[in-house]
Amino acid sequence: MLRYLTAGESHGKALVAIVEGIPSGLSLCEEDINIELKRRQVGYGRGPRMEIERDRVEIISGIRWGKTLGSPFAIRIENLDWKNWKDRMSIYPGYENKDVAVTMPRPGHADIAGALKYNQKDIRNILERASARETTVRVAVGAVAKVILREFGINIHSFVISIGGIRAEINKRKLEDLINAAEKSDLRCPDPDAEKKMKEKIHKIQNEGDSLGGIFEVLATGVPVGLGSHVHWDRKLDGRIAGAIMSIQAIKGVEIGIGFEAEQLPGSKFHDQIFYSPPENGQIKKGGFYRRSNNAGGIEGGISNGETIIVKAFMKPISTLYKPLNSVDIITKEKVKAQVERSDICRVPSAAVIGEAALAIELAGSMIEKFSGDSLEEMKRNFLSYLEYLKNF
Ligand code: EPS
Repeated sequence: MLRYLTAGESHGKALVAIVEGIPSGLSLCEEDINIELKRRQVGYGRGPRMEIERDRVEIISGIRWGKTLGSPFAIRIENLDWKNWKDRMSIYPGYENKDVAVTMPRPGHADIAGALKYNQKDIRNILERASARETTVRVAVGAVAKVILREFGINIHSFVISIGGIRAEINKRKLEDLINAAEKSDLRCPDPDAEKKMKEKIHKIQNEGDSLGGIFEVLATGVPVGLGSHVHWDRKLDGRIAGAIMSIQAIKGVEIGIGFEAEQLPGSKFHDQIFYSPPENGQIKKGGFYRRSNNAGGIEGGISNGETIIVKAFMKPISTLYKPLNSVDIITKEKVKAQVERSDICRVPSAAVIGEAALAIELAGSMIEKFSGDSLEEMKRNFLSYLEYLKNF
């Protein structure tokens, strides 16, 4: 079982995570994590905060001489902006200041529901933790999950499909081509024409004091058949993945495979017909059975079927608007305009990288469950014997 907790406020001293259940014997270094942190930070449409932060991880425990120990893995990422917030975010009493309290909730944010739930008269006590800054440390955990997955030939990728209603042309293009193009794009968009229009739209919407959302896709290649299970609701792989992706800040919809696009298709066109060829040429992870389409997105009955896992997610537009919407002051109860906090205009590209982390964590957890590894060696032994079994099925 792979589990983790994160802690940290957006403008607090640091973000931390403890990850439990990483097998021993895994080669891991801070750079494996820093690469992913950097990917999360880039993206046209981010706010000025990203000019302050240079996210880098410090590994505190769970590793010795470059290899994991199987013990809890603790990490820390400093918030460089904290130096500007020391008083407002002090952990000590004596700094209370009604003049800096946030009292005008933003529609769409956790502000009002959180203030009511936790009995807070300063919305900062909610927004600091609701902030997507928390995803920094989730991406760090995801980076570790990716290292585990790569040991078994599983790779995770993502790209942006649409921003503000502008769609990238991705049909009939090879996956490798889409991935390479996305990695070079400021918006993680594999279609340069769409990217140009998206940038123009982000720029326009920024001038109007508004914000934009969009859709991204996350994929996992090389996943073996048999992760997750059909036997219980909480063991279904698609349920776990959807939950993890939905828990990312501002995500409002998740689809597996072709998803809602298939609403008009009859079963005969929707389902992926089954073929067989002797298990060579990469078929070994599916025992020689394969499909020529992948509308199911690599999961059937809550179990991976050996095809690429495909997840799409919709991110709503950022809820902090520079031209704010109507709201009500939580103290005076008067009609006001919502709080304007420094924020991003569009962060769909960074959400795609966070989506990769969420998918990686769920898949690494499922691999650890299936191949029950206290050590990487044990996991690999079990994995190889499973492949042998699939070959002879
Ligand atoms: C966020 C608001 C902005 C974003 C932040 C998420 O931060 P600030 O209030 O400091 O300008 O930049 O995202 C990050 C800091 C990050 O690392 O992703 C919010 O309110 O959710």
